[in-house]
Formats: sequence, C-alpha cells, structure tokens
Amino acid sequence: MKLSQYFLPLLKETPNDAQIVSHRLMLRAGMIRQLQSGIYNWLPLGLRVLKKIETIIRDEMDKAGGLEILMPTIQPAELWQESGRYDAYGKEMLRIKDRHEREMLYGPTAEEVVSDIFRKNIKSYKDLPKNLYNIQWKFRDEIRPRFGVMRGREFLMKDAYSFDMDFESAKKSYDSMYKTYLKIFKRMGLKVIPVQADSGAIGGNLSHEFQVLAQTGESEIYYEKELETLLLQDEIDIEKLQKYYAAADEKHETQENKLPPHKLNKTRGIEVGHVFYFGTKYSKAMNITVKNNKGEDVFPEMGSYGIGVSRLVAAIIEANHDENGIIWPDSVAPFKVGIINLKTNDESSTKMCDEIYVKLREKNIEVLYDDREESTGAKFAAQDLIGTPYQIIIGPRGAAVGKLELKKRATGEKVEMLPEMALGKLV
Ligand code: P5A
Repeated sequence: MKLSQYFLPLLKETPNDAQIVSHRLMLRAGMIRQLQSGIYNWLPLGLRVLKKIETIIRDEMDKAGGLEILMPTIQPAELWQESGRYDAYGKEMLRIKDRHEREMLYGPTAEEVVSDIFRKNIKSYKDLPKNLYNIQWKFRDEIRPRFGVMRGREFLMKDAYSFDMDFESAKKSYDSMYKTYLKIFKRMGLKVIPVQADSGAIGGNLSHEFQVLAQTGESEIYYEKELETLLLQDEIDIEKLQKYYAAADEKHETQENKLPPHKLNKTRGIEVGHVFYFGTKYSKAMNITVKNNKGEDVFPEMGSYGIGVSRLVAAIIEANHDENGIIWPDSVAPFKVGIINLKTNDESSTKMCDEIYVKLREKNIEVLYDDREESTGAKFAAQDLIGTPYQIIIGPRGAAVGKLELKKRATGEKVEMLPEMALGKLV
C-alpha cells in the first residue's frame, strides 16, 4: 500500500477527551473514530488489526474443534423471556420494536440463540460434544462507556458455546477452551493471568477471567507470585495452574480461602476473555433435551466462552507502546514493514524504494510505503506512531552505494544493508 493513496488520518495533537494511552494512540494513529458515545468507526488501519486478531482466534478455535457459525445481531425477545433473562438484564439491553410492534433486542450475548439452534437441530447423544462459536458485534448499553473501544457499547466478541452429555465431558470442554485461550493470547504476545471470577449475568458456578496486566485495567486482581513462572512454560499443566490462587474484584473480596497479602501480587488487569461453566441452567429453563444411549431425555450441560476482540486491540496497545507510539507484535501488526523514502525528488532513492516495494509485495509481505512529499521527521514520526515492526529507510546517501537501513521498531536498532539481505530477514 502506498501511503499517498491510503486513508490514514493521523493526529498530531493528543486528543483531550482520551484518558488512557491506547485510546489516545488509536485516535492519533487513525485507527478509529467515534460515531457516538461507545460506538466507533473502524478505519482501514484499525480494521486490519481487528482482522488479524480475529484470524488468530479463529485458527485456534478451529484447532480445538470449534465450529464457526454466524448468529444475527438482532434477537427476538421471546427467547430471553423463556430463559428468564429478559427482565433481569435491565437497562444494559438495547430493546427495539419492529413495525409490527414485535419486541426485539440487539444481542449483548447469545446463549439463548445458540440454545435455540441446538434444540431445533440436535437430538441425540451421538452428536455431542459440540462447540459452536461466532465472531459477531454485540451491544451493551453500558452506564459508563469509556476508554475508547476498551469499554464500548457496540463491541466485537468471539463467543463460543459448548454442549456435553455430562459434567465430566463438560469440564473437559471447559478446560480445552481454557487452554486454547492461553494459546490465543500468547500468539498475540500478551502476558495473561487467568483468575477465578464471578459469573454475573451469565450464571453458573465455575468461571475464569483472562486478565492482561496493565495499570489502566478496570479489574483489581490478586494472584500467587509463582503463577507467573508456571505461565511461562510451553506446555502448561492447567490442573496445576488452576490450583494456584488467583481472583479478581468481588470474587477475591468474598473468597474465604484468601491467602495472606505477602503471598499475593496485587495489580490491575484488563479482562480480555471470560469462560463460564453453567451446566443445565439454560437447557432446563428452555426445555432443551437430547436422548442418551438408553433413549432417555437428558438436559445437556453447557458452557460459554467469550473473548473481547475489539477490546484486545486496545489491550495490546496498553501492553506494547512507548512515548512515540504503538509497537505492534508481528502477529497482529497492520503492516509488517514500512518504507520511508527520505527524498522523493531523488531519482536513485525513489527507484530503490519502488523496487523493494514491488519485491516485498511479490513475497506477500504487508508493506506501507510512505511515498508522500513530507518532511523526513514527519515520516519517521508516522511509522513510529502506527507501530510498524520494521522500517526500511532509503535516502540519497545509501542509494548511491545501493544500501538501505533496516530499523526495528521495538528496539530502535538500525542496520545498513543491501536490499537482498533485508528481504531475506523479512520473509
Ligand atoms: C461468554 C461468551 C459473555 O458474554 N457469553 C458469551 C459470555 N461473557 S462476558 O464476560 O460478559 O463478555 C466476554 C468478553 O467480552 C468483552 N467485553 C467487552 N468489550 C468491550 N466493551 C464492552 N462493553 C465489553 N463487555 C464485555 C470482555 O473482554 C469480556 O471478557
């Protein structure tokens, strides 16, 4: 992509309505723009990151046996009346009426809809276990939408739902998702602590939140210090992991087996994922049954598993930035490489930039070529702000001897080399 043809409205000034660094940087880097309180437009750069995150999640969900579906954003009120959550959900639910005065809502989550799919299509134990997931926009009319996409009203969620014949199998499904979540967040370069949590409006008695450590996080978390070492291992023994103490907010306050403060790390976290086991709560309320191997009707055991896809964009920035801007981990970077042409009116520099641009594209490397007639300072600042992991810098002095500079955003380290060598390093 050539920057002269792209849509990247960068802001020089720090927007004064943004309180946390990720919100400020997402606005300054031209990733998002607010449409209304808690509701955002995703501009090209921001959307690229959102899609990268989606792709990692989809890949790991599929590997874990999840089956992707797509459920509508608008849901009928009847299903929620059946489950008993229609009134209980309160003002957070955006309620809508169609032209026939039928009550509908913009889905804040989809336990009811997926249960309805299940009861109409799955009848036998032979079809279980099943894990159905979707990546779809949700709406929660939060009292205090804030921090940009971190706590939005409309936000993108990956929500998965598991169905099993008995508790033992349901616990396996739960643990499989728990493990999958650790893999997903690791691939995004995030250090995440799973903590015991309250299950709130979703219900159930077994629940964990996945918290990215960050001072700007809305949750207060407490965990045993040894947990961090365990999480660094490649093959994590989750049974062992789940034995360590880690809890968030009220769950910690109301915990009877609390450890003494000197054994715990107390810090703040951003909740990027939340998993729930709630057994037969919905299958009983909505009268969903499957036949077991004796031909008897039984209520399937369920769990649900959420990831805040749009929130993750902000959480990754909170964990990866410096005073100049964002530092994307390679796996979610909108472009892997930026090309900076220091002198657009110098023939040899421009020729060299054009050539390496073509070669990178031939090799399917995502590249943003700054071909604008702007000051070098502005070009450096732009690439640092948007966080491109690698920058190729080309100017008349280097071009005269056929060399470019390769800069690594994370360390600032710059090395002069021939284009072939840079290409070798980038593919
Ligand atoms: C699990 C999947 C659920 O809704 N039902 C389906 C369960 N869980 S949850 O914890 O309420 O939400 C899942 C994740 O969504 C993100 N999230 C948000 N992101 C941005 N803005 C919001 N207002 C918002 N609310 C929830 C969180 O990452 C949460 O873990």
